[in-house]
Amino acid sequence: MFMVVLSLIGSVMLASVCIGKLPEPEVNIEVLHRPFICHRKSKYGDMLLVHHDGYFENGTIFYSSRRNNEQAMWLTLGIREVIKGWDLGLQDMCAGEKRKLVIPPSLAYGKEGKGKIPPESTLTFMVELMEIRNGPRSHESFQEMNLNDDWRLSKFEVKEYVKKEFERYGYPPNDTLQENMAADIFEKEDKNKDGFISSREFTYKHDEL
Ligand SMILES: *[C@@H]1O[C@H](CO)[C@@H](O)[C@H](O)[C@H]1NC(C)=O
Ligand SMILES: *[C@@H]1O[C@H](CO)[C@@H](O)[C@H](O)[C@H]1NC(C)=O
Ligand SMILES: [Ca+2]
Ligand SMILES: [Ca+2]
Repeated sequence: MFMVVLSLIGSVMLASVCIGKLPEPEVNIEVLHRPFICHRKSKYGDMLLVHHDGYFENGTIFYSSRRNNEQAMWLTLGIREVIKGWDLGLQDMCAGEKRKLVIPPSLAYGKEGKGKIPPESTLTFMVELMEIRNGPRSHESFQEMNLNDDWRLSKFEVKEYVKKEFERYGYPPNDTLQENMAADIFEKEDKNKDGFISSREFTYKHDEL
């Protein structure tokens, strides 16, 4: 009897090991150009300025920031402001670097798709990183953001910070976008949902990020 139970447990464990080994979806990263001079590489929490072109699997282009003559886009890396595949694929990148990212649906727009993107689309992006700035996760930023002496950030303080960042980098003010960015930061950082981001919540690096 004991042996039967043991072998049962054994096969259950074996089954879970096999399930655990299913391949994780990955972003395929190809570096197309790496600049000679690289002062720093992008990491989670940094703000990145990027130009990008997006392609469907059949090679049709569905978005091009340059062709549309649009401005490059600022994003904060690692806070799901963009698709997961970007958060993963834009790490350790130098300013001036160009990459080709091939992103499976589960790390892009998944089963639902979005707008022009049909469900279950594998997407290819040509991305050029124009500039890297300290994002709101660094310790200096925390001190800068905390306008009073209470060592926690209120919604007002986060919004003011985002607004200042826009001014500093010469970007046209955009209330909606700034509001969204502040809300995003709050959503991710205020872990205990008490309406404030403590210095601990702020600097702690979450596994999923
Ligand atoms: C390529 O794929 C996209 C998305 O599935 C589709 O909208 C488009 O019509 C396709 N283009 C060609 C030339 O097949
Ligand atoms: C402001 O940002 C929102 C959200 O990203 C965007 O839809 C809108 O076009 C922007 N407005 C201007 C004036 O740039
Ligand atoms: Ca404060
Ligand atoms: Ca909190």
